[in-house]
Amino acid sequence: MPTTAIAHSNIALLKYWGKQDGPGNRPDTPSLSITLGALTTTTTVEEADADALQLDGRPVHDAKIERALADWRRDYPIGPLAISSRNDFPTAAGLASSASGFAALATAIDAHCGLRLSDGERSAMARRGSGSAARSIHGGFVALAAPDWRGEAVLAPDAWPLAVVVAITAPEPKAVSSTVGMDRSKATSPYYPAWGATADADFEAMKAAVGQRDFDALGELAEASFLKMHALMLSSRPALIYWRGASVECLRAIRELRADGCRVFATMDAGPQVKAVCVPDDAERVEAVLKDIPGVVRTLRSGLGGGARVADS
Ligand code: 2P0
Repeated sequence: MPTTAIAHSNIALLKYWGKQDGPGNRPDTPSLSITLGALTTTTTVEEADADALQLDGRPVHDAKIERALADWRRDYPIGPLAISSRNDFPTAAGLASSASGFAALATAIDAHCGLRLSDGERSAMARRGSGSAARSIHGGFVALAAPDWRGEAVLAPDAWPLAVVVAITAPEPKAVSSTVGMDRSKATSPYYPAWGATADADFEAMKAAVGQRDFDALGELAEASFLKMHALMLSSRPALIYWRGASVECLRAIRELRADGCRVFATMDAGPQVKAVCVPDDAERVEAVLKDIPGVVRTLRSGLGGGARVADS
């Protein structure tokens, strides 16, 4: 019998960018994310004679998934598997498809192979595939921090419902993967030491803002975090320039909306999409403005979602 699991993508409001040396795929700095209910990966696993992978219906080889399977098999009894995975959003374009993908895969394998992992162990398993996947094990607001580097639920999705409008400016996969980009920034950006030195204070401040449901403080910290991360990217050699012209126009529009009373702030990841986080009552207005910006191909809207789970049969 095949086993199917579902996981949602997440976006970090406090970013990490850079990994520790050594095994385990641990970030250098803490992060804090929201899980997006409308961006979903559905993954089915089933016994097979040899590993086989289908992404969005097409047979593929994926070095990252093959590496993760080899790594997991050192610790867990996982036989050869046919894996079939579907995203209902563009893959590898800065919408954290690896987060939902590895969270769904770890959850499906845990159930299918009877590993009986705790949430924390499953989060660590997902992290070994992709760092941000550790957070998609949980819903709502999720922290990923030392010493365990396992996703930890900070606030349930219905405790502080926020909305996210994603402005897609380029749906194709990015030219430089996060893994490669992070290593490059750590090795070459002169700002990397300052990034590390300020991370813990930023993390504590953001956890406090979430605890107090302080939207203005959350937005201020989130915008500072993504801009600081893009400063690392821009100062890497060769530079990592993920933005498009339309990305900058979206950021400008979000500032104007805020000046006009909208409760909204921006964040971006390793891609050209702009994510506007807002209170649900302002989502329609934010989406109407962003979708009319030249270069915005389409918009997506999401509320906060739950953690990774096995699908009902
Ligand atoms: C984050 N990102 O905190 C940061 C901000 C993107 C920008 O973690 O190398 O695909 O697979 O562990 O999880 C995206 O990187 O990286 C990421 P790998 P991942 O969400």
